[in-house]
This record gives sequence, C-alpha cells and structure tokens, in this order.
Amino acid sequence: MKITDAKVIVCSPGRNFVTLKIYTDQDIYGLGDATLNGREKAVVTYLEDYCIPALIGKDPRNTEDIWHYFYKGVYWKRGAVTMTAISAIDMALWDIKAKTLNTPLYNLLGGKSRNGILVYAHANGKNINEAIENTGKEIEKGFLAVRVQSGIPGIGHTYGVAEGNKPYEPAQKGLPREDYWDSTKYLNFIPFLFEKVREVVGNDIHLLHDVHHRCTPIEAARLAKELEPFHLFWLEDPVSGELQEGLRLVRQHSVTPIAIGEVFNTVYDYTTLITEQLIDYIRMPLVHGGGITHLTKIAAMASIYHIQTGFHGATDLSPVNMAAALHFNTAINNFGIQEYMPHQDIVHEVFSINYHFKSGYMYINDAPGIGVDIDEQKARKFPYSMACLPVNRKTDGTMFYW
Ligand code: GCO
Ligand code: MG
Repeated sequence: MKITDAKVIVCSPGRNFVTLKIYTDQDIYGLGDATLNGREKAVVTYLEDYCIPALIGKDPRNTEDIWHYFYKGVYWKRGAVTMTAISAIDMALWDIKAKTLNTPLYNLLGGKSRNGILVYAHANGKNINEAIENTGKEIEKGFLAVRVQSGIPGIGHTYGVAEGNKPYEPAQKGLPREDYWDSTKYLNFIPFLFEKVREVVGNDIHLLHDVHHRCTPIEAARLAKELEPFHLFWLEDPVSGELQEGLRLVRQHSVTPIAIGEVFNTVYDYTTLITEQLIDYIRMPLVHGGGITHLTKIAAMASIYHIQTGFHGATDLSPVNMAAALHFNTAINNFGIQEYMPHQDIVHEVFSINYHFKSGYMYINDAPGIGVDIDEQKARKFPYSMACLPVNRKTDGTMFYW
C-alpha cells in the first residue's frame, strides 16, 4: 500500500479548521485534524511545504516509522506547530489503517473498555447567578459533570465567559483583543462561587473549573486548598505548566485533583508531573500531542502512576479530533473524562459525525476508521478568516497569561 497524495483543507464554518486528507493507491483515504487555534496557517505551511512531499510513496500502515520520521528525522523537534502537523499525519494514517481492516479505530487500540464516554459540559455566566442558572441547564440536558466559569466582580472580560447569548468561543476576528486581569479579585471570588454552586447542585454532580494558567504556584495552592470542601472533579491548569516543578507546591498543600496540559505537545512536558504524581489528569489532546502514536505511550506511562486522561475538547478542535479521542477513550483503561463543547450546527454541514451524547455519556458508532468525513464542496463555502485568542494584561498594564 502506498500514499499517493495528500492535501490540506482549510475552512471556517463559524471558526477556522485545518484538515489533512491523505490518499492511497487503494481507494482509501484518511483524515487528520491539524487545527492550531490562532496559528492555523503556520501548520498549513509546515504540512504543505515540508511533510506532504515526504509522505508520497510511503506505506501508510507504517505509523510508527512515519511518526519517528517526522519527529526524530527533523532536527528541530517538538513545539506546537511541528507536533500538530505530526498529529494530523498520524491521525490520518490510523484512519487509513482501520479502514483498510474495515473496523472502527478503537479495535486497533485495545477494543472496548467501556460503552459510554463520560463527558463534561461547559456552564458560564456573567455573574454568579447566571453561572448557577446555566449549570442547572447543563444538568437538565443530562450532563453529570459540568465545568463552571463566571465573570469576576471588578474584572471586565474573563476567560471562559460567553459574550451575549452566544456559546463561548475564545477566538476573535482579527488581531488579539486585550483583556485585563486581577488575581486578588479572582482568588477572593472563586471559592465563594463553588460554595454556592455546590449548595444548589448537590453532591452527585461533578464540578470542574479552569484557572487557565493565571495563578502563581503559591496562589494556586491557596485556591486548591480553599476549594477542597466543594470536592471538585478537577482544577485545571492552576499554574502555567512550563515549570513542572511549580506543581509541587500545589500538591503539597491540597487534595483537590489537578488536570494540566492542553498546551503541551510531547511526553517531555509531562515527565516530572507524571513520575512525581503531581497531577491526576493529562489534558493534551491527540491533535496537539503527536496523535494516537504518541498519546498511546503517554497514557500507558500515566497509568502506572494512577493518572487518567481528560483530553482537551474545546470547539477549536475539529470533529475529526473529537471522534479520534472518543475511539481512544473507548479503548484505554485509564480514561477519566472527556471535555465536550458541542460544535455549532454549521460545523456539521462540513463534517459528518459518528458520535452522539446521551445522559452524561458520548457514544461512538462502529463505522470503520475514525468515522468522520469532510464535504469539500461545502468547506469551500466557508473560507479562512483570521481570528486570534485574546491577550491578557494585569491592571497596571503588565503582560500576563490569558
Ligand atoms: C479548555 C480550554 C479552551 C482554550 C481554547 C484555546 O479548557 O477548553 O482552556 O477554552 O482556551 O481551546 O484555543
Ligand atoms: Mg483549559
């Protein structure tokens, strides 16, 4: 079997998506998600100029060798752009492999370890009352786990809070918007928010919260400790993860479970975190973390240290990534939870999907491969439009994490 061609499809049904399509000499093609929010074109160039020419003629079944060809074989290793390109190639090759064997991808990753995939929903509000009301709405839809974000009194725009009545969408058209940030106000408010939410929803619903990298280790330790009585399922990205040792301080002070890594892209971002058991969930998605080939290894390593998966699943990752993640989550033993933000309906005009939500869980059907397809004609109706994630400054103007 040989790879005969590959192309990159960029489209913007409501938001930008980059999809890699790899063709073979056997009338079978594979799809991979290559979307890197706000830096889409960098991955397009990387794939088109450097990877696709080198893929032609290779046997697509050699997923391990091809992964290392693009990882070890490139002197400049790691980084979000490189790893997103490798992820897309890897996903598409696994799609081809499973289609060739006429079986759903999960059968190649260990088969079925469970029937349904526990997912968490997003609830947010401009203020505490709205956040509580919207949490209730997600529970009414059947969700058993809800991430709660709220506007902070005294801070303008806050990460995770939707504009108007629209669903939350982080990227804004054009250059980045500038937001302002005040850690003191945030730290004083969040424990109060979760006290109220817990009172209303009771003890059986899983509650999650995303700090989005905006605390120092000692601040994060304080927050994790103060949230303990409200039994969070997890506290996400409490500190910026470049300094893995920073998580030691958080761990020493609290038993609130920690999830980290949606911006990571290789196992080397995780080694201290995993081997010292400083976290409970790995967040790195297939699309940015080297695809199935690399995450299989990281998940196996994590399992030895009682760490589970909780993959990133925001709407800026395409349905191809979502479906691939659901196959992965079906198969591995140490699956924890999957983030799920439903894509807008317009996205499904371009991407046909093979998964659905029911009573707290996602289900994936038995279509061969990853099971998602792209309608290229429809995709052409939605051309790329530049959009970026906001940037954040402290109230005195100092650049900060968003
Ligand atoms: C999450 C994430 C997202 C990111 C977004 C960036 O937990 O879902 O933090 O909201 O900010 O995916 O592109
Ligand atoms: Mg996050």
